[in-house]
Amino acid sequence: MIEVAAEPFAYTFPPGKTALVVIDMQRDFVEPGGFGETLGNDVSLLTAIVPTVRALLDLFRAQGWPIVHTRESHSPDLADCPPAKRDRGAPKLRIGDEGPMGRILVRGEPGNDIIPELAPMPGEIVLDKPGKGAFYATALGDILRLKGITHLVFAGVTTEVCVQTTMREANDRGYDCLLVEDATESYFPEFKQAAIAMIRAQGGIVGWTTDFERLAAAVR
Ligand code: C5J
Repeated sequence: MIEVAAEPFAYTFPPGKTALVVIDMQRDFVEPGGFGETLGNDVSLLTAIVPTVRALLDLFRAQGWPIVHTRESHSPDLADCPPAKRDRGAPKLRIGDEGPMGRILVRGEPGNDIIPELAPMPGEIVLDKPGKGAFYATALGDILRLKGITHLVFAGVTTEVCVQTTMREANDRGYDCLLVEDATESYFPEFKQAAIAMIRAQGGIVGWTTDFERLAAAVR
């Protein structure tokens, strides 16, 4: 077991049974002209974590540990997009509309891909998910079970939406979850801090949090 200094107390994980899950580091969320910006967000806030997410990927790659990349995406006919999700609010462009990087949040479009700096390597799992949580309507549970995974380390965007939702889903399924604080970001800094506080409150009710350096120090 490897022990990492973390909050609310040390996180221990078995190296062979631990996967990194990088949530939705897609052009649609990180670059101008994508889904995130159509909702009125300042996407430049998210780019700050890219080097840390890359370092985390490199750490797991160097150990040969499993990596899952997720993409929030819908099929071109939008059959997996609830009307409530598409119709809500007053975005500049809605899911499925044509934007500068192709159709917003649609699978296979340039904007829906993971940013080039964090591109998946051969052998890493790329999971398309229609919801905020990565377990909903995907094979993630089966994939992790077949690999014997019991512990999950999380990075990606946005902290309080897809990252936290997936951590909660994973926690309910019995996984011990660790969030790397400087490898996750939100369009709303106060929401990021609130999500971190919620995750580790009450003795780690959803999981643990740490930072990249403490995780790397424990692994090296
Ligand atoms: C959002 C996500 N924020 N990946 N998606 O709509 O967090």
